[in-house]
Amino acid sequence: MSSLAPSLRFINLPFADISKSQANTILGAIHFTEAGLDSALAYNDIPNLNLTAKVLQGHEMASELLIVEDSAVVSGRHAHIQYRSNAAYLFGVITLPEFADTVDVSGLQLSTEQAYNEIFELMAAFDYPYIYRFWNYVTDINGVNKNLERYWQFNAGRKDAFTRHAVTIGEQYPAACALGLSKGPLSIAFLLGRDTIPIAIENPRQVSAYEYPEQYGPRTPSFSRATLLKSSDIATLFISGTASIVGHETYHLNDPAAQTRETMVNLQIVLNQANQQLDRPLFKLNELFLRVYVRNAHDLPLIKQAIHDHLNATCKAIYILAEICRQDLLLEIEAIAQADMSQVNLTKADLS
Ligand code: 3EB
Repeated sequence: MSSLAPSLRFINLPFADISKSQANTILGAIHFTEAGLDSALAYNDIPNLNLTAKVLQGHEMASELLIVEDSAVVSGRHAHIQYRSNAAYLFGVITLPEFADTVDVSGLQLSTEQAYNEIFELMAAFDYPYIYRFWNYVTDINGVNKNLERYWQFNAGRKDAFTRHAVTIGEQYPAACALGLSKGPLSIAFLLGRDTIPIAIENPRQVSAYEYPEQYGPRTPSFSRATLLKSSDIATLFISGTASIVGHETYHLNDPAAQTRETMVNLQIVLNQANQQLDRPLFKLNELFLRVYVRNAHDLPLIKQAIHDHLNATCKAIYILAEICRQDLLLEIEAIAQADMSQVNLTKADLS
């Protein structure tokens, strides 16, 4: 068993502490900072998603870097997308100002549909047929205009683009998150792949988001609970934004600690589902690096305490102030997990 896909690693830094010598190994990056991106990062055509959001806990900046071992990366632009790729992966960012509303359709919906159309066109043109992860950021995500919540408008634009490109992309619902920020254009990052077929993971305790009933908007959200990439040496799990939802309903209104505990249960179940696909419990909740989006800064102590109590360990987490796409959700947690698959091969060899 071998895989040609070169490995992809992830580094989370509280500060953007990147030297120029490392720049060729960075496929792309997502940065959260209230003040704007440090110019030191804006070199070598790295696609940076620069998000205006406060990092809670005293740090000024939080960055997630996608690292490739081989430095044979190509950088470029395609329509409004800035991307970097190697043979196996393409990471891209697209930011679009919101278009003006038309009589029928909101500007946010139109911008979202255009952004996703451009991404799907790039997939076909550059021959990266698989989508692993989307990161979505929208201003005022809980706002309402034209009688529709802005998150629902975003969902409509995204869903229409998925439907339009169904022939090329198939029935793929990748892992995703969708958060509200106080300012900035519509901002989307994405990771595509060429070789490894992604396995979509759902949570049996939750209705799949793409099957939510109509009370959550006229078009359903296009994402799965996680995407699993399995190769011979390493397994990677992109865990979507996960919240206190059971079935399709928000649980524990106005109770940040209880919402946190419910979210941890959902994260554990997503990990269990992925571990079933690997035949071994390789992904462990207390080994994850968590990105926690917090709606109200004053809930931070309760949320942190609930996470620490649940994990019963010193966990690694970063806390970002952001709006969650449902008004009643007080937090959302996402993570990327990686596990060494060589243990699995050893065990299987031992058994045979
Ligand atoms: C949920 O489970 C909470 O629209 O892309 C989580 C992750 C959520 C991704 C998205 C929304 C999205 O419905 C919200």
